[in-house]
Amino acid sequence: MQRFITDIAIVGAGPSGMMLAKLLHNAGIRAILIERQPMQHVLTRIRAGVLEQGSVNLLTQAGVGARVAREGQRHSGFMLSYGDDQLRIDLESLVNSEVTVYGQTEVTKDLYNALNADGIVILDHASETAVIDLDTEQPAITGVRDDGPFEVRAQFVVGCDGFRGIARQAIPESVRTDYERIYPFGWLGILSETKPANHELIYASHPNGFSLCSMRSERLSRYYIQCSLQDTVDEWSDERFWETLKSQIPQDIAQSLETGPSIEKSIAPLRSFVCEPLQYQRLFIAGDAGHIVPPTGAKGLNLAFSDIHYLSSGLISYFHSGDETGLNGYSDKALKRIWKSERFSWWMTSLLHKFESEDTFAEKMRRAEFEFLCQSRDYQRALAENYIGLPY
Ligand code: RFL
Ligand code: PHB
Repeated sequence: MQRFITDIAIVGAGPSGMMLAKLLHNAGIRAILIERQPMQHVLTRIRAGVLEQGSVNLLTQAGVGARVAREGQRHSGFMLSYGDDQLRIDLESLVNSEVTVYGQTEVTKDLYNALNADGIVILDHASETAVIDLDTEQPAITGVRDDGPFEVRAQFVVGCDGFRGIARQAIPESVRTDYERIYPFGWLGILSETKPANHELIYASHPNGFSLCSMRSERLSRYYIQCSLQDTVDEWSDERFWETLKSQIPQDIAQSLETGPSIEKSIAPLRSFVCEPLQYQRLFIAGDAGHIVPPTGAKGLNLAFSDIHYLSSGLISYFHSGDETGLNGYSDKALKRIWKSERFSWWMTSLLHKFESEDTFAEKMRRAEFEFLCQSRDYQRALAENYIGLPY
């Protein structure tokens, strides 16, 4: 058995876990990460694309903000469409702010390179991970790697292991409440080496379903269309994907859309989920391990980073001055922001998608809401304020 002793043991080396380890390391606090997948897999997973300014600031504060500052695309607005009717949400004039389009893969790479340079240990490709001894002063994470079993003992354990991780399950059901909504559809996403449909994102609502036109760079586009939960990737040829997308986005955009072979194609179900509380004894939960939002509001990664901001400052105060206030208040403070992002993501999802079971009245309500949004700057401002990210 390989034994490690550190200050903080972190389960999961996605963006939450790596950001936490980096911020702690900068403050002189030791951390070891335990990751189920080989890091190569983590580094190539295609996910989020939009960063709030708070997330860019956190990358900068962690000392890994150089590339996002150089290569991230600053967007001062985005488009909402309803059939052929279009409304531009002008983030700059509404709330005097912007968002940055920069792929989660790039965020992950930047963090991973920094962790490597700092010599922070990641025990990747670990199976049979478990959180043990939570009711003692020295909890631990155990697991098995190719070279045999290991144990990482620490003062605190942090679960950054995503929605399907094990950390949250270590909070007994008697103290934990899970809140969940599963939506009756998913998103089919593709990546293609084509020119983006528009210089800004387009969130397109259509009687047949929702579509999103996003991007990663001048020659790399990311598109999503609403799909059935029963659908499989094999049923969606590139031709079928492009045809459906073109029929659901405004016609002027569809006519000039550059199509091409997909280089990645995947289906993600949509879910809202919150676990309360985010702490149990010496275990803290952050990021997707504690909450999930549907991707419509581009909030998941950003919310993971605001959790890490609160948690890292609590841990740093504790280790530097013995002050437990930040740690004790972590769960309540993080949950306040989480619930507001949950509300916004649920609202964007409800406004833009087609719900199979809905009656004609619900469809009329969505249309009226879009029309009200078109005429009310105040309503647009509320949308913009949430989209750029609430303060923390
Ligand atoms: P992750 O990224 O899921 O990382 C968790 C890590 O834990 C590992 N793990 C374990 N390790 C050890 N032992 C175990 N038992 C383990 N179980 C799991 C996993 O292998 C993994 O490496 O969670 P984290 O770090 O909290 O980060 C959260 C974000 O990844 C997520 O919120 C976003 O990707 C959500 N999201 C978006 N967020 C945004 O802010 N803006 C967006 O534009 C955006 N678009 C999206 C998205 C998510 C999507 N999908 C695929 C769900 C678009 C999509 C399609
Ligand atoms: C993406 O580019 O992957 C993306 C952008 C905005 C969203 C969700 C995903 O709301």
